[in-house]
Amino acid sequence: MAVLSRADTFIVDVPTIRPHVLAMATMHGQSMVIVRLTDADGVEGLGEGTTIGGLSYGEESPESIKSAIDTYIVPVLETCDIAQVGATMAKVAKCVRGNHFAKCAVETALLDMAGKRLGVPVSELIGGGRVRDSLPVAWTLASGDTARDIAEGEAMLEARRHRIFKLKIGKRDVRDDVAHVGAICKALGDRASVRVDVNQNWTEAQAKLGMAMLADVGCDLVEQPIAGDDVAAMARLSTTQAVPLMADEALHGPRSALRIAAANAAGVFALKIAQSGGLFATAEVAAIGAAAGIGLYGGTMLEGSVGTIASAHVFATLPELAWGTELFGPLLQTEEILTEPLGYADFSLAVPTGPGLGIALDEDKVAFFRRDRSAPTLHPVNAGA
Ligand code: MUC
Ligand code: MG
Repeated sequence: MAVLSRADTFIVDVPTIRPHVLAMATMHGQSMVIVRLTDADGVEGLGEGTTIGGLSYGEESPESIKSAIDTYIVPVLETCDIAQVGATMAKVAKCVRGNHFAKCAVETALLDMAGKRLGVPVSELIGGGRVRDSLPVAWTLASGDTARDIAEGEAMLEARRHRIFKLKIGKRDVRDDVAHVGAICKALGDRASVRVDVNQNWTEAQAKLGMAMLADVGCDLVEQPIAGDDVAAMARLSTTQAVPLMADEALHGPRSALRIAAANAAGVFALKIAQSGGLFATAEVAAIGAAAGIGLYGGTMLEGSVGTIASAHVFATLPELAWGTELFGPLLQTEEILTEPLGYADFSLAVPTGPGLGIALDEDKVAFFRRDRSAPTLHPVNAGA
């Protein structure tokens, strides 16, 4: 039996190393909701709820994630044996609809605590347990400038940090975007896999034209070219275009995964812990994809270190991960808020082997980046505990 004794949720705002240009927003920093839960024995668990560009990507913002946790989820946790993560999250699901990012952050913290209590990494608590210790990691070239993107790609190859590149397109005219992608494919040649993410910004007609042209210039994968809720149009594109279509914004957990698989609406799934509603739900999405012959890719919401490592623990349980991962979020930020930096080397990220998530926050950095540093928010009931 484990009882919650303290819940601390706070937003940290960390600048990015360069502007990150996406179809719907340009990021200059990342705002992450960090959840720190402590039980009566002093065992601590960390979780993260992070989105992209405020409310421009999804239906939850950093502020709404924090408020959902503080106001509605923590009171449920106070009534549970939080050592039982599945049962606790089932009770949370009965009391709180939607709010996948907030639930994911809390489930991550509970799993971190459970792993620490049991002395095993979180990856051993998901599905059939861990099957790999490192994950291939893509980088997103999204400076908004072709020459700068090529130079950045070359530097990543040279440093042996990344050889999979995702380009963010969908903002410009389709032909201009394809010219940009073609120039990068030509420059990097067979030393790299080049993929694109349109973040839903094309119409079906634009996607038909764009996907055909992208196949010709050597692009390997097209992520969410059109609106994620237009499953019928995704199916038309996926079944007629040569370049595989990856579902991202269309995926909101197991039910949506089943609908997309049944409709033949994607050749690849971008697995995301927050969008899926947690680590357990992500494993279910992966199982549905794998059973349907859909390729798997470990996606990111550009989380910082906590969310990235939580994702890594889930992806480490997947025997089939044909498209690798894009768990580079912490590298896009000027600082990591951990005592030990994550292990990026040889085109991969090492999955920690210690109990729980296997990471620890650097308290000085947290204090520096914390948005509420002058007025920390502890859950009212437990403030001062
Ligand atoms: C997305 O839509 O996939 C992932 C990498 C990146 O640069 O943005 C994200 C979000
Ligand atoms: Mg995407």
